[in-house]
Amino acid sequence: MEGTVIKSTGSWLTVLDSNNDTYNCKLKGKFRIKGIKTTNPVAVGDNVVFDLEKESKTGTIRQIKTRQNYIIRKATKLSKVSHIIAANIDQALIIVTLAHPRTSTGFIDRFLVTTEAYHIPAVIVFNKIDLNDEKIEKFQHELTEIYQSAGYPCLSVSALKGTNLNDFVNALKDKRTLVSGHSGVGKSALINAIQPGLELKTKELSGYHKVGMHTTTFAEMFKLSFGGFIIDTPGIKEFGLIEFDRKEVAERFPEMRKFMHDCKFNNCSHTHEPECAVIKALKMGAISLSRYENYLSILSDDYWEKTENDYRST
Ligand SMILES: Nc1nc2c(ncn2[C@@H]2O[C@H](COP(=O)(O)OP(=O)(O)OP(=O)(O)O)[C@@H](O)[C@H]2O)c(=O)[nH]1
Ligand SMILES: [Mg+2]
Ligand SMILES: [Zn+2]
Repeated sequence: MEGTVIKSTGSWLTVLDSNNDTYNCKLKGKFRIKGIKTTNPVAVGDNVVFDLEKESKTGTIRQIKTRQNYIIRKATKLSKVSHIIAANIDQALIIVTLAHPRTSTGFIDRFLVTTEAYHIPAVIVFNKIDLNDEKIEKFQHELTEIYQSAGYPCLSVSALKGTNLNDFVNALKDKRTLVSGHSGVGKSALINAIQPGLELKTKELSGYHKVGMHTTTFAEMFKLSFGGFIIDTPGIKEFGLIEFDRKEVAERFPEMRKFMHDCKFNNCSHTHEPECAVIKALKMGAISLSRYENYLSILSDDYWEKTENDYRST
């Protein structure tokens, strides 16, 4: 039998087959991705082959089909172990709130660097716009200009008031979408707002200020009645980057990618070198200061040093 993992809660996985039937499955044997350590060998979105036990709805997974892609993150910047958030996705949505809680551009840019590394299209969704005052409204406008000109579509919605939910539906239609972002930004609330009947748990207003409380505790995929699938995930605090070459960081910024081939030195780090086309574009306003600063911050992560040493020692 074959199906897609729609839920993973430790040792049991829920698998959906093409007839819309679900099965509880366990893993048999060892599954590994070459070269990386992961906390979960099988993730939501994985296509699997499983054997069904006689006259029951439980089975054993014996094969994971080749992943078209996956999105992975580390628990923290320095953590050695990665977590596969989801596999085989068409796009990733990052839900951002500028009022409560405040999402930093550093978090957004780390997320986008990861989706770029996997060539997964990303969309930025500003939620809770009903809470925006004039100052936040202006800030959201600035960010929208920055990210749209870098090539990322931006939506502006309110799950609570139902504002612009049509845009949200249009972005999801017929695609398999991963929804990510900090805890409390309204990921589950947004999914509830566009797909009645799911009744996903959302944070009670009374428990709103409790620190470290995640309402959604595991990733789960849902079928959308208007076409497509959506994956709700637990909120994350920071987005630890996966490993790739430090020299590739600039390439993960589409607006820097456009200029970097005109730098005088082909190993230019775009930090101090003379005749750097990226710094020139920054000065001309073609690259935003906030994106450039986050580029520098990613470059200065201790983690790269560690990775490079690791490579050397193996
Ligand atoms: N004012 C306002 N509140 C909202 C909006 N969307 C969601 N909320 C509230 O924000 C809180 C958090 O929403 P959730 O959907 O639980 O957030 P989440 O991102 O799923 O959080 P985790 O599951 O912990 O990652 C709830 O109290 C929602 O009612 C919105 O558009 N405006
Ligand atoms: Mg949630
Ligand atoms: Zn340069």
